[in-house]
Amino acid sequence: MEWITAKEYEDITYKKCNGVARIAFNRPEVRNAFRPKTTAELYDAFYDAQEDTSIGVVLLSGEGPSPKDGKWAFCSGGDQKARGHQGYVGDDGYHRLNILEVQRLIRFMPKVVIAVVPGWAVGGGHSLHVVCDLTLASKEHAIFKQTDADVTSFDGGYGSAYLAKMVGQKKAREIFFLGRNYSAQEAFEMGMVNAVIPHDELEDTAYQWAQEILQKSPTSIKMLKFAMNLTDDGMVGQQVFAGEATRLAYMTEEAKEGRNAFLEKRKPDFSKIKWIP
Ligand code: 1HA
Repeated sequence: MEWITAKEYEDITYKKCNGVARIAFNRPEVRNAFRPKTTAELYDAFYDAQEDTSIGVVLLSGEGPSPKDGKWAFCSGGDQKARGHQGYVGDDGYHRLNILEVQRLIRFMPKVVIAVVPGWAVGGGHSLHVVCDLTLASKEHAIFKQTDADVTSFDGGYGSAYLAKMVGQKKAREIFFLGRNYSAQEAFEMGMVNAVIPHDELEDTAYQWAQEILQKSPTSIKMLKFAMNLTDDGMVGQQVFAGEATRLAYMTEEAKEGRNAFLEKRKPDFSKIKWIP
């Protein structure tokens, strides 16, 4: 496989190869913590992947290991050095919590997003793996940990409530209330990791999973993702799913007649359309 850099950024890397996009945190010296610049770059890259019709799967990972101590990280959440009194402070001086916008893009994009976890997944980094469609974790180095309650933060959306749907209420409360370390195998047994992969094979395996998904029907994959989201996403989930149902309806002869009749300033003739049970 030959990854080609799609765009140069400061805090992340962004590459593409054969229908797969790979976005990775690139601040290994701080365990891939995110600051506002990081989240703005993430949003930009995810949006590009969403709009690129050749891309069907996005891998989200962390570059590494750390040049300081050789340890691996997926992401350690918000950069506590960039944290002000209302959020995380960017170069413009504004306080932001815009990782939540990145979460929503991952959640609502009509493509599969796989968290590829080579090391620490902590705090807001843990929440990001939760919101991804699938998670693959390094057998030797992945560690899952929720530190929100250590630093007076709380992801009260997907990071916690959706996690509870995934691993059960008791386990989710344990993860947040005690903030312990969990290995890839423990996370797998809880149901928040799809597969535990030897570290050296993690990237290749993620690429293979992506290629398998790319053999499937794009419409099926998109509708299945949105259907599985729907029950947890309320009216927005309904809107996203129903929007795609509208697109499918637009493709029918019936829809063409409705549109043409309007443009031709005549009454639509739906008489040839069957009321199929
Ligand atoms: O919950 C939210 C949000 C909720 C709602 C809306 C928006 C949200 C946005 C963000 C978040 C959060 O992410 S809150 C949680 C923030 N993250 C943390 O509390 C994790 C902090 N880090 C750690 O607990 C540990 O560093 C670690 C378990 C990830 C790794 O431990 P380890 O292997 O012992 O490494 P350590 O020595 O601690 O860290 C290596 C270097 O990375 C240190 O820097 P150095 O002393 O070498 O200069 C360390 O300070 C730095 N580092 C690690 N994590 C962060 C960090 N620097 C800034 N921010 C970090 N998150």
